[in-house]
Amino acid sequence: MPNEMARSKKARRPRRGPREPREDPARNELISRSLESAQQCLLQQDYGTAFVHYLLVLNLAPVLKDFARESFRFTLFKWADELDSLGRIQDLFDCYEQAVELFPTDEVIVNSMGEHLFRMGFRDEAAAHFHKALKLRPDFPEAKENFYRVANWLVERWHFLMLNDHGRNRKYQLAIQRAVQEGCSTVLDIGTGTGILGMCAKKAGAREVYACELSKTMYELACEVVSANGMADSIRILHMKSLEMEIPKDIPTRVSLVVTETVDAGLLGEGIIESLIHAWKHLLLPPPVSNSSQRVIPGGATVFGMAVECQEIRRHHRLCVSAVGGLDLEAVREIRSPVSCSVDADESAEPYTTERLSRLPGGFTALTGPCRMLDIDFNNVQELESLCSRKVMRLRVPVTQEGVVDALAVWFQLHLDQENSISTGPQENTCWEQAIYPVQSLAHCSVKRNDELLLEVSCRDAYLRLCCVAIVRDGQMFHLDSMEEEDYSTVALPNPEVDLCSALASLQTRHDTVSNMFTLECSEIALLNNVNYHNSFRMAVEKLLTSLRSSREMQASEVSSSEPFYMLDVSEGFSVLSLLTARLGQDSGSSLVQAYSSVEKDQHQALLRLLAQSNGVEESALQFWLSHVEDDSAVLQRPASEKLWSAIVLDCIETCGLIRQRLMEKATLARCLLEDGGRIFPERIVIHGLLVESDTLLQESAVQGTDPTLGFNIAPFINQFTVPVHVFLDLSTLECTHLSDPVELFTLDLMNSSANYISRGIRVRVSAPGKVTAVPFWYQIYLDADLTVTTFSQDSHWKQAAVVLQCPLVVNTGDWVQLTIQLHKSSISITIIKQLKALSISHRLPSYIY
Ligand code: 44T
Repeated sequence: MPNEMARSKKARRPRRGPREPREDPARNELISRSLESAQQCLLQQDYGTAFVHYLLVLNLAPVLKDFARESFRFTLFKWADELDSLGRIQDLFDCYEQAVELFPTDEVIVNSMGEHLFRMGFRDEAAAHFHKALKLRPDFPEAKENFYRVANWLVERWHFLMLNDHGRNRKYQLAIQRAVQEGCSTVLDIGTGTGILGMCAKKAGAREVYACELSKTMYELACEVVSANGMADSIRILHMKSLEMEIPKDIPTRVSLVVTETVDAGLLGEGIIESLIHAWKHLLLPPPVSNSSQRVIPGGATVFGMAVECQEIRRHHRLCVSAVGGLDLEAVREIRSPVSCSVDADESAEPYTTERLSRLPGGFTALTGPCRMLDIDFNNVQELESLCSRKVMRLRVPVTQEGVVDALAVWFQLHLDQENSISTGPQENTCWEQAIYPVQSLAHCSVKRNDELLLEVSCRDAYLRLCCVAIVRDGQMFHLDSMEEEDYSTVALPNPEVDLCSALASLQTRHDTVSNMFTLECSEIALLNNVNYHNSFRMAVEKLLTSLRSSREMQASEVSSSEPFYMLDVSEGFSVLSLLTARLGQDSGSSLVQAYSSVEKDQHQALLRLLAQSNGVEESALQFWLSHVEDDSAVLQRPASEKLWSAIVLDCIETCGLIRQRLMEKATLARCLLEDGGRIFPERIVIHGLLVESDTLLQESAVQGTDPTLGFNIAPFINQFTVPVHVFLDLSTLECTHLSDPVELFTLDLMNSSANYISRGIRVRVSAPGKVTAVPFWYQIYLDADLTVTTFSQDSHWKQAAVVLQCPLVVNTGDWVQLTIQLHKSSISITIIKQLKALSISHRLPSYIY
């Protein structure tokens, strides 16, 4: 849409050259009358008309721009909000286009246009606006926050890891050099990213180099990088998916070599099979006669897998507990995560997640040896096509260690050419994660030594599918069938091979009978498995109910004792806290609790209803609060006129480790709706952090070092997308050295927001020598004054976050450093300086609050 607008705008308003201002009384009269009208309309809140008047005034009299800037912005924003709520999106962007034309360097307008684009889903365009606003004013906090929010999506963090992986870069370079030297003179780089492989080909002497890139941001970045390296004229970069490329429209002739690294942790998830089939059919010359040379780098891959037991994976993909916070969960055992590869899985379900096995909290146990699952030759188009034909391969893998199969972990070796290969295995010290295929069987899938696992391997919808279908033990086969109530369904196997196949055939047909299966996000399952969290919450609510009851008794009025306690849970995603409270009310008899949940999804509501029923909670005691309302002020309302809430549960921390946006505004709203003695849960959040040295965090944040990457100048361009806060961190397994004890960084008081600081300074004593590269942080959530839950614990569904410092700080044991922590809206920034020895006297002062 933005492109379309740009075009129509040019057609509508041809530019005129600058003119000498004229002294024209009629014109001056028009300007001053229009200005007056604009102001009048503003007073009457007729923003549309005011906007038109301002446009006229400022186009006629640019000298008034400075004078009218503030009012113009105000009018624009008000009018844009109106247009937005009316759904007049094209008009909205037209207004912004006009505003930007008048004020091309106004960072506030540019940023605000970005926000509208972002809300409409134009992420790339939004990011470009935030980026521009930041360039106009580098310390503009709104634009910074917005840019950081989109930077992760635009340029994913693994780009940094890959560019920092010298081994990988070098091997690709060697393979490309060899192919070019052997005669491949025309090269296509599919999914060029920063342009690195294309530049390698050019440097190696390729005559013509083409590159394509799907993502607009990466395409623009590649163009910048290639120009900066003096290759703008010799590498042609196309912003398109390779599958859309045609000859001669996009490239003049077929090429003699394709180079690509469009592989994800599960090898095929970026669509490499389809891209290469297309390339072989439409973009590549026929296979070379000589056997030793190839047309595709990488030439092939070998996929490995092994079964693992891992508590951390299990608690994210299946229900592991039978009760939480006094609620019996037996009725909902059939909860599974959306990551599924089973026959009955939804086609859109991703079959795997990714993890670095070496960084899993609590570790893992290998139950089988690494086993070769699949060999793929990227230079053989027939083989690639047969892979796609949904052929299912079966494998039997011997169990080497007793345990519970929680997942199959997968990695691969990428054979760049005969001499150079890259492994993404768990033992290697590379940037790669492994693909994790969780076992979705209902029963605990226990295996013993000498059992065999029966696996199915196939390629479906651009994914490698890997499914553990049965266990073979003492000549018998035990299906891992999610439909069976018992642990296994057994089949006698006089002739194992024949029976295996018929048993498998029967498995394939079962999927239509699946019912009553609930899907929750991995983090929602982990939360439901968190016994400690729910028990703490139950205790906090119990305390609150007791205190409210006793204050009602003291008032001793007829009305108040029969009145229910109203409780509202506005957690994002699935939550049983409302039900837990309703159940508590029922247990204690006297005054009932009327609980409201704001869960919106039908499945979530069905799950809560089922749980209510199985826990004997009356249907009327749990209700769904204003389903499908968009804005907070509508969600946070009184339970009924003249009534107020006894408790409101706010969901404060995102799974990624950041404070939820607009938390404090929500808390302020919620406070106004509480009855006397009512509470917000939690009442307070204390942010803790510590100083660390972590090379890993640096590697994931920016291209490191001053040396050019393979001789190319790439770092300064991609590093523009560096963000200072790293999310989804697992601090317990992060390779790092602790340079201080944990300290309290900040307190957010949800019951009294005036007590919150925007900026706070603290002094931290260094406990070990090193280089401070990051300040990881997490939260202590105070449900009330005594009961707390931490987001940094083994059973937490929350991850941690870290502020990564732009300039590491060298410190010694005993040094004091000064941290300045700032909270702007809900985003944290931290600056750090070393305290000079001369000032060390100040360490006697307490930490202070600005
Ligand atoms: N990440 C691995 C996956 N593309 C690498 O737009 C390893 C993840 C990873 N362009 C941690 C560590 C690691 N035509 O920019 C992307 C993408 C583009 C295409 C044109 C096509 N057919 C495609 C397909 C993809 O290629 C670029 C690279 S994809 C590599 C994915 C470090 N977490």
